[in-house]
Amino acid sequence: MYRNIVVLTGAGISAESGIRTFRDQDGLWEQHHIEDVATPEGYAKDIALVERFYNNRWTQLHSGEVCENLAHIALAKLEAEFEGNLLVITQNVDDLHERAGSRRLLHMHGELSKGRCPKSLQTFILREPFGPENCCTCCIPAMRLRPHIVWFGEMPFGMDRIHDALDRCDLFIAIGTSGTVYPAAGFVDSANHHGAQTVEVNLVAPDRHSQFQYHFTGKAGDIMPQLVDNILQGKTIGSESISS
Ligand code: BV8
Repeated sequence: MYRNIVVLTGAGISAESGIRTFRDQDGLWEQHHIEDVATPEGYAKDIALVERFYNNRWTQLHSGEVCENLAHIALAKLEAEFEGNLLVITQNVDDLHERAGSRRLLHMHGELSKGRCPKSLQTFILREPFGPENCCTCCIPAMRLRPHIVWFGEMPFGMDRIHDALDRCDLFIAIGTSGTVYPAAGFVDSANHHGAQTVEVNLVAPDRHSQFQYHFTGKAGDIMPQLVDNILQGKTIGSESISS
Protein backbone atom coordinates (compact mmCIF):
# COMPACT_ATOMS: atom_id res chain seq x y z
CA MET A 1 0.00 0.00 0.00
CA TYR A 2 1.41 3.36 -1.03
CA ARG A 3 1.61 6.25 1.43
CA ASN A 4 2.90 9.22 -0.63
CA ILE A 5 2.04 9.53 -4.31
CA VAL A 6 3.25 12.22 -6.73
CA VAL A 7 1.67 12.52 -10.17
CA LEU A 8 3.11 14.66 -12.99
CA THR A 9 0.85 15.42 -15.93
CA GLY A 10 1.67 16.91 -19.32
CA ALA A 11 -0.19 17.95 -22.43
CA GLY A 12 -1.02 14.31 -23.30
CA ILE A 13 -3.57 14.08 -20.47
CA SER A 14 -5.57 16.87 -22.10
CA ALA A 15 -5.24 15.55 -25.66
CA GLU A 16 -8.45 13.46 -25.38
CA SER A 17 -10.24 16.65 -24.32
CA GLY A 18 -9.35 18.19 -27.67
CA ILE A 19 -6.49 20.40 -26.50
CA ARG A 20 -3.48 20.17 -28.80
CA THR A 21 -0.25 18.90 -27.30
CA PHE A 22 3.03 20.63 -28.00
CA ARG A 23 5.17 18.14 -29.82
CA ASP A 24 2.80 15.62 -31.37
CA GLN A 25 1.68 15.83 -34.96
CA ASP A 26 -0.02 19.23 -35.61
CA GLY A 27 1.11 20.26 -32.13
CA LEU A 28 1.19 23.79 -30.84
CA TRP A 29 4.86 24.34 -31.52
CA GLU A 30 4.47 23.35 -35.20
CA GLN A 31 2.76 26.65 -35.87
CA HIS A 32 5.16 28.67 -33.77
CA HIS A 33 8.80 28.80 -32.79
CA ILE A 34 9.08 28.30 -29.05
CA GLU A 35 11.41 31.30 -28.85
CA ASP A 36 8.78 33.56 -30.42
CA VAL A 37 5.86 32.75 -28.15
CA ALA A 38 7.05 31.15 -24.89
CA THR A 39 10.01 33.29 -23.78
CA PRO A 40 10.22 36.73 -22.10
CA GLU A 41 12.34 37.88 -25.04
CA GLY A 42 9.65 36.82 -27.51
CA TYR A 43 7.06 38.72 -25.48
CA ALA A 44 9.21 41.85 -25.39
CA LYS A 45 9.79 41.60 -29.13
CA ASP A 46 6.18 41.04 -30.23
CA ILE A 47 3.57 41.37 -27.47
CA ALA A 48 0.68 41.09 -29.96
CA LEU A 49 1.95 37.75 -31.36
CA VAL A 50 2.33 36.22 -27.90
CA GLU A 51 -1.06 37.58 -26.78
CA ARG A 52 -2.66 36.01 -29.89
CA PHE A 53 -1.01 32.65 -29.06
CA TYR A 54 -2.47 32.66 -25.54
CA ASN A 55 -5.79 34.29 -26.46
CA ASN A 56 -6.43 31.52 -29.02
CA ARG A 57 -5.83 28.83 -26.34
CA TRP A 58 -7.84 30.74 -23.72
CA THR A 59 -10.75 31.09 -26.16
CA GLN A 60 -10.70 27.36 -26.96
CA LEU A 61 -10.61 26.48 -23.25
CA HIS A 62 -13.71 28.63 -22.60
CA SER A 63 -15.51 27.72 -25.85
CA GLY A 64 -17.69 25.05 -24.21
CA GLU A 65 -16.16 22.50 -26.61
CA VAL A 66 -13.49 21.33 -24.17
CA CYS A 67 -14.13 19.29 -21.03
CA GLU A 68 -12.25 17.13 -18.57
CA ASN A 69 -11.79 13.48 -19.57
CA LEU A 70 -11.67 10.10 -17.79
CA ALA A 71 -8.00 10.54 -16.87
CA HIS A 72 -8.64 13.86 -15.07
CA ILE A 73 -11.67 12.32 -13.35
CA ALA A 74 -9.65 9.27 -12.23
CA LEU A 75 -7.04 11.52 -10.58
CA ALA A 76 -9.76 13.49 -8.79
CA LYS A 77 -11.19 10.15 -7.52
CA LEU A 78 -7.70 9.18 -6.31
CA GLU A 79 -7.48 12.46 -4.38
CA ALA A 80 -10.91 11.94 -2.83
CA GLU A 81 -10.41 8.30 -1.77
CA PHE A 82 -6.67 7.71 -1.25
CA GLU A 83 -5.82 7.71 2.48
CA GLY A 84 -2.17 8.71 2.04
CA ASN A 85 -0.68 11.94 0.62
CA LEU A 86 -1.21 12.81 -3.05
CA LEU A 87 0.16 15.76 -4.99
CA VAL A 88 -0.71 16.29 -8.65
CA ILE A 89 1.85 18.48 -10.40
CA THR A 90 0.74 19.63 -13.82
CA GLN A 91 2.81 21.22 -16.57
CA ASN A 92 -0.49 22.09 -18.23
CA VAL A 93 -1.93 25.56 -18.09
CA ASP A 94 -5.54 24.47 -18.71
CA ASP A 95 -8.04 24.04 -15.84
CA LEU A 96 -9.28 20.53 -16.69
CA HIS A 97 -7.89 18.98 -13.49
CA GLU A 98 -9.89 21.55 -11.49
CA ARG A 99 -13.03 20.91 -13.53
CA ALA A 100 -12.69 17.17 -12.72
CA GLY A 101 -12.49 18.01 -8.98
CA SER A 102 -8.75 17.96 -8.22
CA ARG A 103 -7.78 20.46 -5.51
CA ARG A 104 -4.35 19.29 -4.31
CA LEU A 105 -2.89 20.50 -7.58
CA LEU A 106 0.22 22.51 -8.50
CA HIS A 107 0.41 24.33 -11.83
CA MET A 108 4.21 24.47 -12.15
CA HIS A 109 4.05 26.24 -15.54
CA GLY A 110 1.27 28.68 -14.66
CA GLU A 111 -2.39 29.01 -15.66
CA LEU A 112 -4.02 30.11 -18.90
CA SER A 113 -7.05 31.53 -17.07
CA LYS A 114 -4.97 34.11 -15.19
CA GLY A 115 -3.08 37.29 -16.05
CA ARG A 116 -0.27 38.79 -13.99
CA CYS A 117 0.73 42.37 -13.27
CA PRO A 118 4.34 42.67 -14.48
CA LYS A 119 5.08 45.15 -11.69
CA SER A 120 3.35 43.86 -8.54
CA LEU A 121 3.25 40.18 -9.72
CA GLN A 122 -0.38 40.11 -8.49
CA THR A 123 -2.51 37.63 -10.50
CA PHE A 124 -5.99 38.30 -11.88
CA ILE A 125 -8.64 35.92 -13.24
CA LEU A 126 -8.79 36.62 -16.99
CA ARG A 127 -12.22 38.07 -17.86
CA GLU A 128 -11.27 39.12 -21.39
CA PRO A 129 -8.47 38.35 -23.84
CA PHE A 130 -5.02 39.86 -23.31
CA GLY A 131 -4.58 43.23 -24.98
CA PRO A 132 -3.69 46.91 -24.39
CA GLU A 133 -6.98 47.48 -22.53
CA ASN A 134 -6.62 44.47 -20.22
CA CYS A 135 -4.72 46.04 -17.35
CA CYS A 136 -4.13 45.49 -13.66
CA THR A 137 -6.06 47.34 -10.95
CA CYS A 138 -3.11 47.42 -8.54
CA CYS A 139 -0.91 50.09 -10.12
CA ILE A 140 -1.16 53.71 -11.19
CA PRO A 141 -0.75 53.96 -14.08
CA ALA A 142 -2.35 50.54 -14.69
CA MET A 143 -0.01 47.96 -16.21
CA ARG A 144 -0.88 45.70 -19.17
CA LEU A 145 -1.42 42.17 -17.82
CA ARG A 146 0.94 39.43 -19.09
CA PRO A 147 0.04 35.73 -19.29
CA HIS A 148 0.48 34.02 -15.90
CA ILE A 149 2.63 31.42 -17.67
CA VAL A 150 6.17 30.19 -16.94
CA TRP A 151 8.14 30.80 -20.13
CA PHE A 152 11.45 29.21 -21.04
CA GLY A 153 14.17 30.74 -18.91
CA GLU A 154 11.72 31.53 -16.10
CA MET A 155 11.60 29.62 -12.80
CA PRO A 156 8.67 27.18 -12.54
CA PHE A 157 6.30 27.64 -9.58
CA GLY A 158 6.31 25.52 -6.41
CA MET A 159 9.73 23.94 -6.81
CA ASP A 160 10.37 23.68 -3.04
CA ARG A 161 7.03 21.95 -2.50
CA ILE A 162 7.73 19.69 -5.48
CA HIS A 163 11.15 18.62 -4.20
CA ASP A 164 9.74 17.94 -0.72
CA ALA A 165 7.04 15.72 -2.24
CA LEU A 166 9.53 13.87 -4.48
CA ASP A 167 11.85 13.26 -1.52
CA ARG A 168 9.02 11.53 0.37
CA CYS A 169 7.11 9.75 -2.39
CA ASP A 170 6.88 5.96 -2.74
CA LEU A 171 5.05 6.16 -6.08
CA PHE A 172 5.69 8.59 -8.95
CA ILE A 173 3.39 8.49 -11.98
CA ALA A 174 4.04 10.61 -15.12
CA ILE A 175 1.05 10.88 -17.46
CA GLY A 176 1.12 12.25 -21.03
CA THR A 177 4.45 14.04 -21.01
CA SER A 178 7.29 13.74 -23.50
CA GLY A 179 9.93 14.36 -20.84
CA THR A 180 11.43 17.11 -22.98
CA VAL A 181 11.19 20.10 -20.66
CA TYR A 182 13.24 20.58 -17.51
CA PRO A 183 13.16 20.64 -14.56
CA ALA A 184 9.94 18.53 -14.84
CA ALA A 185 11.72 15.93 -17.00
CA GLY A 186 14.16 15.31 -14.15
CA PHE A 187 11.54 14.51 -11.48
CA VAL A 188 11.64 10.78 -12.32
CA ASP A 189 15.37 10.67 -11.51
CA SER A 190 14.69 12.21 -8.12
CA ALA A 191 11.88 9.74 -7.44
CA ASN A 192 14.06 6.79 -8.47
CA HIS A 193 16.88 8.12 -6.29
CA HIS A 194 14.56 8.19 -3.26
CA GLY A 195 13.45 4.60 -3.86
CA ALA A 196 9.98 5.29 -5.27
CA GLN A 197 8.30 3.09 -7.83
CA THR A 198 8.20 5.08 -11.08
CA VAL A 199 5.45 4.59 -13.65
CA GLU A 200 4.82 6.21 -17.01
CA VAL A 201 1.49 6.34 -18.86
CA ASN A 202 1.98 7.40 -22.47
CA LEU A 203 0.51 6.84 -25.90
CA VAL A 204 3.87 5.70 -27.20
CA ALA A 205 6.05 2.87 -25.90
CA PRO A 206 9.19 3.90 -23.99
CA ASP A 207 12.57 4.04 -25.64
CA ARG A 208 15.51 2.18 -24.12
CA HIS A 209 16.61 5.31 -22.24
CA SER A 210 13.41 5.45 -20.24
CA GLN A 211 14.05 6.06 -16.51
CA PHE A 212 10.69 4.63 -15.54
CA GLN A 213 10.40 1.19 -13.95
CA TYR A 214 6.92 0.53 -15.33
CA HIS A 215 5.21 1.73 -18.46
CA PHE A 216 1.57 1.55 -19.55
CA THR A 217 1.21 2.24 -23.28
CA GLY A 218 -2.08 3.70 -24.41
CA LYS A 219 -4.46 6.58 -23.91
CA ALA A 220 -4.49 8.11 -20.43
CA GLY A 221 -8.29 8.07 -20.45
CA ASP A 222 -8.27 4.30 -21.04
CA ILE A 223 -5.53 3.44 -18.52
CA MET A 224 -6.01 5.79 -15.56
CA PRO A 225 -9.43 4.59 -14.27
CA GLN A 226 -8.12 1.01 -13.81
CA LEU A 227 -4.73 2.15 -12.50
CA VAL A 228 -6.42 4.33 -9.86
CA ASP A 229 -8.77 1.51 -8.83
CA ASN A 230 -5.81 -0.84 -8.43
CA ILE A 231 -4.04 1.71 -6.20
CA LEU A 232 -7.18 2.27 -4.10
CA GLN A 233 -7.53 -1.51 -3.67
CA GLY A 234 -4.00 -1.57 -2.22
CA LYS A 235 -2.42 -3.31 -5.22
CA THR A 236 1.15 -2.44 -6.13
CA ILE A 237 1.94 -1.37 -9.67
CA GLY A 238 3.34 -4.12 -11.85
CA SER A 239 1.34 -6.81 -10.05
CA GLU A 240 -1.54 -6.27 -12.47
CA SER A 241 -1.35 -5.61 -16.18
CA ILE A 242 -3.91 -3.12 -17.40
CA SER A 243 -5.62 -3.73 -20.71
CA SER A 244 -6.23 -0.39 -22.35
C1 BV8 B 1 14.03 26.85 -16.00
C2 BV8 B 1 4.37 27.13 -20.64
C3 BV8 B 1 15.70 27.87 -14.70
C4 BV8 B 1 4.20 27.67 -21.99
C5 BV8 B 1 6.16 25.62 -20.81
C6 BV8 B 1 18.09 21.59 -17.60
C7 BV8 B 1 17.71 22.00 -16.32
C8 BV8 B 1 16.91 23.14 -16.16
C9 BV8 B 1 16.47 23.87 -17.28
C10 BV8 B 1 16.86 23.45 -18.53
C11 BV8 B 1 17.66 22.33 -18.70
N1 BV8 B 1 17.86 22.18 -20.02
C12 BV8 B 1 17.22 23.15 -20.70
C13 BV8 B 1 16.61 23.95 -19.83
C14 BV8 B 1 15.82 25.13 -20.18
C15 BV8 B 1 14.36 24.83 -20.45
C16 BV8 B 1 14.11 23.52 -21.13
O1 BV8 B 1 13.80 22.51 -20.48
N2 BV8 B 1 14.22 23.51 -22.46
C17 BV8 B 1 13.92 22.31 -23.21
C18 BV8 B 1 13.20 22.67 -24.50
C19 BV8 B 1 15.24 21.58 -23.45
N3 BV8 B 1 13.59 24.87 -19.22
C20 BV8 B 1 13.16 26.07 -18.77
O2 BV8 B 1 13.44 27.12 -19.30
C21 BV8 B 1 12.32 26.05 -17.50
N4 BV8 B 1 12.85 27.03 -16.59
O3 BV8 B 1 14.69 25.88 -16.16
O4 BV8 B 1 14.38 27.91 -15.23
C22 BV8 B 1 15.89 29.07 -13.91
C23 BV8 B 1 16.75 29.00 -12.83
C24 BV8 B 1 16.95 30.13 -12.07
C25 BV8 B 1 16.27 31.32 -12.38
C26 BV8 B 1 15.40 31.37 -13.47
C27 BV8 B 1 15.20 30.25 -14.24
C28 BV8 B 1 10.88 26.50 -17.77
C29 BV8 B 1 10.19 25.53 -18.67
C30 BV8 B 1 8.72 25.90 -18.79
C31 BV8 B 1 8.40 26.33 -20.20
N5 BV8 B 1 6.97 26.52 -20.34
N6 BV8 B 1 4.86 25.83 -20.82
C32 BV8 B 1 2.87 27.27 -22.52
O5 BV8 B 1 2.28 26.28 -22.05
O6 BV8 B 1 2.44 27.97 -23.42
S1 BV8 B 1 6.75 24.16 -21.38
C33 BV8 B 1 5.58 23.31 -22.24
O7 BV8 B 1 6.19 22.01 -22.45
C34 BV8 B 1 4.28 23.00 -21.55
O8 BV8 B 1 4.22 23.38 -20.19
C35 BV8 B 1 4.22 21.47 -21.63
O9 BV8 B 1 3.46 20.91 -20.66
C36 BV8 B 1 5.65 21.19 -21.46
C37 BV8 B 1 6.13 19.81 -21.67
O10 BV8 B 1 5.51 19.32 -22.79
P1 BV8 B 1 4.55 18.05 -22.56
O11 BV8 B 1 3.50 18.42 -21.56
O12 BV8 B 1 5.37 16.86 -22.25
O13 BV8 B 1 3.83 17.95 -23.95
P2 BV8 B 1 4.41 17.30 -25.29
O14 BV8 B 1 3.54 17.74 -26.41
O15 BV8 B 1 5.88 17.53 -25.37
O16 BV8 B 1 4.22 15.72 -25.08
C38 BV8 B 1 2.92 15.16 -25.01
C39 BV8 B 1 3.09 13.70 -24.61
O17 BV8 B 1 1.81 13.12 -24.40
C40 BV8 B 1 3.78 12.86 -25.68
O18 BV8 B 1 4.75 12.03 -25.06
C41 BV8 B 1 2.65 11.99 -26.25
O19 BV8 B 1 3.11 10.72 -26.64
C42 BV8 B 1 1.72 11.89 -25.07
N7 BV8 B 1 0.31 11.72 -25.38
C43 BV8 B 1 -0.41 12.31 -26.39
N8 BV8 B 1 -1.71 11.94 -26.29
C44 BV8 B 1 -1.80 11.11 -25.20
C45 BV8 B 1 -0.53 10.98 -24.62
N9 BV8 B 1 -0.30 10.22 -23.54
C46 BV8 B 1 -1.36 9.57 -23.00
N10 BV8 B 1 -2.62 9.66 -23.49
C47 BV8 B 1 -2.87 10.42 -24.59
N11 BV8 B 1 -4.13 10.48 -25.07
